[in-house]
Amino acid sequence: MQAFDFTEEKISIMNLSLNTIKLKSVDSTNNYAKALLKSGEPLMPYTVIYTKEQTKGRGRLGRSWHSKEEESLCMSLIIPNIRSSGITLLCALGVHRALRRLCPQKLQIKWPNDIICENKKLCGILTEGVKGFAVAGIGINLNSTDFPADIAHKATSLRVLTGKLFDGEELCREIATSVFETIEEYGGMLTEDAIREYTPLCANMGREVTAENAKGIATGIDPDGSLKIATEKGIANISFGEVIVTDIY
Ligand code: BTX
Repeated sequence: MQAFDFTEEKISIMNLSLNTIKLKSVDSTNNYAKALLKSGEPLMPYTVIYTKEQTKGRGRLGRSWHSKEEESLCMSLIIPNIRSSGITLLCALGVHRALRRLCPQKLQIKWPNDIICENKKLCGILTEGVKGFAVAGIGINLNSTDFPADIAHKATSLRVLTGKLFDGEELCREIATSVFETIEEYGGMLTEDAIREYTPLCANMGREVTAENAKGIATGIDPDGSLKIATEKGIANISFGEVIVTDIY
């Protein structure tokens, strides 16, 4: 692997021993993680890629993700032994658990895995599969007080919400620990208990939503992570693509 400006840190928090690969700058931490997996280099468990600056961040469905040095947290977790497509929802749960400790406002999850507050996006998660692993890329708006014009109406940050400044590296450890712990707790599966934790946090529930081929009221989550929508023709299960929630960006 090309080492940009690279340090490696091994620390133990709770029962987890995180292996953090820290980069000064990279196009995308997800690209870096995927290249690492494809290179076949042996990987420590609980590997996290962290960068100070991300120059070409990616969102879902080919979209881009905005970030700025000192203002954003960009990181990717490498999760082995993927046993369920619900893993992406478990990642959102882990991030939600960590962020809600920092923020007095109510945080919600917009299916499948945006973290939103006051109907604006605080965090986006991009989960991609490589060779039986998942790469969960997490982008959090930390210290931004203004955003590019095209996202200003739909983005918020921890600074805007709390008035405080946040340290990316410190938060990276907390988020990574929380996500890996959540995955361990549920054995990597979206169990009934996991769904019970996720559902009340999900901003889609009980609201009118529009997916590519279905429109109706979001009523629940299936064990495969799909969103159940009650439509005029019956229940539709949406497992990928964009789901628009009326009144949320
Ligand atoms: P998404 O496709 O749900 O969100 C992307 C959309 O959100 C964009 O089209 C834009 O409208 C809006 N947007 C872009 N940047 C921001 C932002 N900073 N805050 C709020 N809204 C924004 C979400 O995709 C998944 C994003 C994952 C980003 C991480 S960062 C580390 C890792 N590396 C990488 O390349 N991606 C992930």
